[in-house]
Amino acid sequence: MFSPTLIERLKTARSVAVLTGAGVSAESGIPTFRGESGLWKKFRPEELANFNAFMANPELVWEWYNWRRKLISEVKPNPGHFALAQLEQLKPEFVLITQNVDNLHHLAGNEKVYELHGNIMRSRCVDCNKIITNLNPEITTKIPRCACGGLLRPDVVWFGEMLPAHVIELAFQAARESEVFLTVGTSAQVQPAASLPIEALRNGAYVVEINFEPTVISHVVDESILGKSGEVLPQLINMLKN
Ligand code: BV8
Ligand code: ZN
Repeated sequence: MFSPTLIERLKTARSVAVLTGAGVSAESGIPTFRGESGLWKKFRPEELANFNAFMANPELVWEWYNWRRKLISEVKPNPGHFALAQLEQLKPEFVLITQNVDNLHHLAGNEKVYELHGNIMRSRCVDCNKIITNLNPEITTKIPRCACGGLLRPDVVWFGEMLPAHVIELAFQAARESEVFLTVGTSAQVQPAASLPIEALRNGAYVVEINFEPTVISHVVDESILGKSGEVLPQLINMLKN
């Protein structure tokens, strides 16, 4: 499954960067976005994951995010998450860049995590930008409000919204400086995240895709390994340790 080049490059690399998407959390029971039972099959992103839709109907958007919060609060990290936490321990310069808002990389033990699209368990005031982390879904009124009276929104990045500038800058820097770059469980269709593997490739990293099915970047990366991240990543780490 793993080429001698990958093993050699990963064994000798000091700096490793990993980009993850919804696929890495699929084996934990969280639906992906574009897969067969993907979220976008049932819900329309333009209706739920953008600011104007929120201001037009905050109750509907909160209903959806509370449904996802409840689902996420009931699942655990899977062996794919834990393998990436081990990889962080093995590599002096390791960065995990995620599009996921589910907090599972943190729960699995990763520390150096760049959350490109925010975190669903946090809330932010649209007026004073105050961040609230412990908004209890049980007592939450249909439309939670900040102490300043402002509307609270999930602290995630919606379509058409800029990503947090310092996080995206750090992510592109990590991609440029990586000797090995892994892109795991992402269809690589959402920008600017999908440009990170290309940035790494342009700067000489050995770029490897681990995904359940081919993606739009499978033909440009150095190696594309088709499989479930919860099975492939633990094998890769075992290979590294031997
Ligand atoms: C922005 C948070 C500047 C919210 C998310 C036209 C061209 C290019 C770009 C654009 C364009 N029009 C608009 C844009 C910009 C837009 C964009 O890229 N749109 C796409 C759809 C064309 N980007 C933005 O709006 C970004 N902001 O650009 O600001 C700007 C400002 C104004 C105007 C223009 C530009 C903000 C993007 C962030 C949006 N927020 N999430 C929430 O979660 O509720 S995006 C969300 O969807 C996720 O975070 C993730 O990023 C994306 C889903 O992608 P994946 O994670 O890859 O999931 P997917 O289901 O697609 O794929 C899963 C893969 O896993 C599959 O391939 C499957 O085979 C595989 N898999 C499944 N199971 C497993 C597995 N693999 C391994 N193991 C398994 N077990
Ligand atoms: Zn406020």
